[in-house]
Amino acid sequence: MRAKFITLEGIEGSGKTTSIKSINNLLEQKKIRYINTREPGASSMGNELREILLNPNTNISSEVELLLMLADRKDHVEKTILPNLLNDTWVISDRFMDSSIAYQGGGRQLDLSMINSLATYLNLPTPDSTLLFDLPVEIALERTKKRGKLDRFEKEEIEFHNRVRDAYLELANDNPDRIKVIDGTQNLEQVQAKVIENINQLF
Ligand code: Z5A
Repeated sequence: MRAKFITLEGIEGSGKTTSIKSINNLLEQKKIRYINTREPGASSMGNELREILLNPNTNISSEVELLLMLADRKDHVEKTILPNLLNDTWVISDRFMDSSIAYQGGGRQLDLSMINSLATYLNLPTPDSTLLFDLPVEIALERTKKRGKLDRFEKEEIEFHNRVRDAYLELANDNPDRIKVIDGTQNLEQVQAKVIENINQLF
């Protein structure tokens, strides 16, 4: 079987990162080689971009924010995603292109056709499967607040996060075969069971 490219998406605090462990366990049981990666910040250059992008003191326009996200992504695809897929290794990425559509398109309200044109120009791979963790913004932000210091995105007003959530749901509606919505309000066991059910469908 060809190695799969799986992405995890959702508003912050939706439970994406927590779910990676369940996917890893399943792949290990099946003796499948995989890597975990993330955006922004998969490479050393990506980490520098991540510092800039998440720092609450960074003052950049929405367009610059989008271009930095895309620069990080192109480098991620070239150095990590494609080489691993070609080497028969599954790639599990915490965020990918849908994040730019949801955050820079939905949240920042940049023109979606411009974002899609840039993505087409960059010739990015399409994930085999995307799990979208969905829950009301208030619940998700309550979870992230417990971590203490808020980053540049977490500091945005609630309307921003609601626009991000709506953009994600629209993406899921437009791509029902690829994007599977997981109800993030469920308890951890229920969420993990849904994650496993969805990943099992790839076999
Ligand atoms: N961004 C962008 O704007 N454009 C782009 O193109 C890309 C990214 C690629 C990256 O932040 C930021 O960059 C992100 C969007 C923007 N915005 N923010 N902030 P990040 O990588 O630092 O953070 P994140 O991706 O948003 O992840 P997160 O905040 O760590 O959230 P999460 O991974 O979805 O959730 P979690 O860490 O798994 O869970 C959060 C907490 O909830 C944790 O304490 C868990 O124990 C708890 N949890 C999880 N599931 C449950 C359930 N089911 N019940 C109860 N509690 C739970």
